[in-house]
Order: sequence, then structure tokens, then C-alpha cells
Amino acid sequence: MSEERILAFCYGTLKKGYSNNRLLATSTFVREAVTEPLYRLWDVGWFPGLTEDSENGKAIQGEIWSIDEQTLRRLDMLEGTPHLYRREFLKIQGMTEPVQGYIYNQSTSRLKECSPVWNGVKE
Ligand code: PCA
Repeated sequence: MSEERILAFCYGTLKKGYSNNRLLATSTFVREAVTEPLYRLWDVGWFPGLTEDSENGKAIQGEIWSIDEQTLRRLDMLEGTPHLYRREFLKIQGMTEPVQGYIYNQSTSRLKECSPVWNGVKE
């Protein structure tokens, strides 16, 4: 199998201390990171959703993780890609390498905004 590593920006339940971080048990934490001010963050319930907003976007806080392809496929399943979320390249401050993350793919019209950071209930 390919040994390629993928950089992922995690802003919700995949972060350290939160419920889905166990899926990153074989992945490597790179550093905390902030997006370019091109996004907004919404409280979907017990998890958050990131959307693009090039006009009124905020710099969103999260973590960069280095993951393998098998983990990426597992994350796609967990995140309901491409229906609930779609995976895209995101613009992260200070990163020249490509970084992917999950964009929320449903309506946010009834959701409360939680930019610039999601602090859900820790495990
Ligand atoms: N999990 C992914 C997207 C939203 C969520 O809860 C993440 O942490 O980045």
C-alpha cells in the first residue's frame, strides 16, 4: 500500500481530547493552526461544520494532523463524505503544503455560529 501522508486540518470532533480523535491514533499531530479568514464555523449539535465565506470569513482555529490514506478513507466514512461534509483543500496560514479538511455540505440557516473555534464537550 502507498505510504503517502496527507495533511488534514481538524477543527471539530477530530481534535485532541474530543470524541473522534481516537480515529487518529496512528496519525501524527503536526501543530495547532489557523485558516486564512475565508471560513465560518457553525454549531451543528455535538459537532461543528465549516463553510466557505470569502466576503465575511473568519480565521478558524484547529489542528494539523498527518494521516495515511487508509485513515483518510475511514474519516471520509465517518464524516459522511460527500453528503454531510465534502473534503476539500483549505487555505491555512503559514502552510505551503496542501492541507485538506471537511466542509459542511448542508444548510447553515438555522445554526448558531461558533467562529473562530469549536469547544464542544470534551470526553
Ligand atoms: N469532525 C471533523 C469535521 C467536523 C467534525 O466534527 C473535524 O474535526 O475536522
